[in-house]
Amino acid sequence: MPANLTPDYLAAEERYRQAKTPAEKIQALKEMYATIPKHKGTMKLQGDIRKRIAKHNTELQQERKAGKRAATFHVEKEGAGQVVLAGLPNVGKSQLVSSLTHASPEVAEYPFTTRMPHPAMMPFENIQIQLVDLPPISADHMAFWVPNIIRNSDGVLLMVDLTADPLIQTETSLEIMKESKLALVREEPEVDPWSSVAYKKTMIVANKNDFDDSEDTFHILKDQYSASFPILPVSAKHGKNLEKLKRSVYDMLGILRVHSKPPGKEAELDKPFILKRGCTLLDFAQMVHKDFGEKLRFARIWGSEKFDGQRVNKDYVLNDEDVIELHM
Ligand SMILES: Nc1nc2c(ncn2[C@@H]2O[C@H](COP(=O)(O)OP(=O)(O)O)[C@@H](O)[C@H]2O)c(=O)[nH]1
Ligand SMILES: [Mg+2]
Repeated sequence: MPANLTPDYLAAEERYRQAKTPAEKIQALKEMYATIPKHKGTMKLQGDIRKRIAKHNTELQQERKAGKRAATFHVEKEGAGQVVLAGLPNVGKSQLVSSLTHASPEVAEYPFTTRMPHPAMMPFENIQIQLVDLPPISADHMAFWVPNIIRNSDGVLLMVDLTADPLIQTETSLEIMKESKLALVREEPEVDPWSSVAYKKTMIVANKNDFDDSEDTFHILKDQYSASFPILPVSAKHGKNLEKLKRSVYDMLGILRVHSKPPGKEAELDKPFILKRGCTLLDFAQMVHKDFGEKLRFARIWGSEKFDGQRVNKDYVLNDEDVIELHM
């Protein structure tokens, strides 16, 4: 141990020993370095302290990188589609998720209660659709990962509150999204893949339609925005129009359900295949089994638009809830 180490140095060294995080360790080492008597006898010790500072700095960098990764959320898609809830604080996003699913996100009278994305499954007839409750969109304190989650979703419910001015809320929300290069639209247009703007299919949900004058407020919103978006008034809290909303969310996804029926047996109606609208019998056969596309000769269909057991070919365009018996 080199001579002449000051009490300040020894105190800093003790803090270093007690330090738990790289940041605390670096701080203590810097104090040790500052208070060490600078002479030939302490040269080796000075070098050693510098080395330790460098080492803890590397640790600190790695910790920061990992922290950033952890704070960037990605919501794994589940079910027939993923729809996110976007809106200003307190419009009732969490209340709606809680009313439509079995999840219980925190609902509160104060803003910014929801800080992380909360996925939850909404049952709709014989399928499940994923809803993602998001922190509020806001000009000054929106979490940086919120636009990204919206960008990756299959659709957006833009929520506004009918007890406040819904025009300002809609305009503000659309403006903030635009700044994040997100264009909320009724129908997604064909865009070139290099476009920096992402178009997202959106529907406006006008919440808190349970007050006396909320009907008038709703009409003001409708007059202004019904040309641009589908709009549905609901009360998340009192369950008004929620069945209609579920159907609209399903329609928004542009999907359909098809049931496979083995010849001579009953179809299993609770496990439909999910395809995009416009898909054909051939698409369905390939989905059931990769060889079926080539082997398929025809199919028999049970569904709303056909008489039972009608024979159809590969180019038949599927309908929602068709029951299909493939013949090879
Ligand atoms: N009257 C009424 N209040 C609601 C409705 N939905 C939500 N709220 C209330 O609005 C406040 C904010 O709701 P919350 O779901 O936390 O909003 P979020 O910030 O958008 O997630 C809470 O006090 C809710 O009880 C509704 O349909 N009607
Ligand atoms: Mg919330």
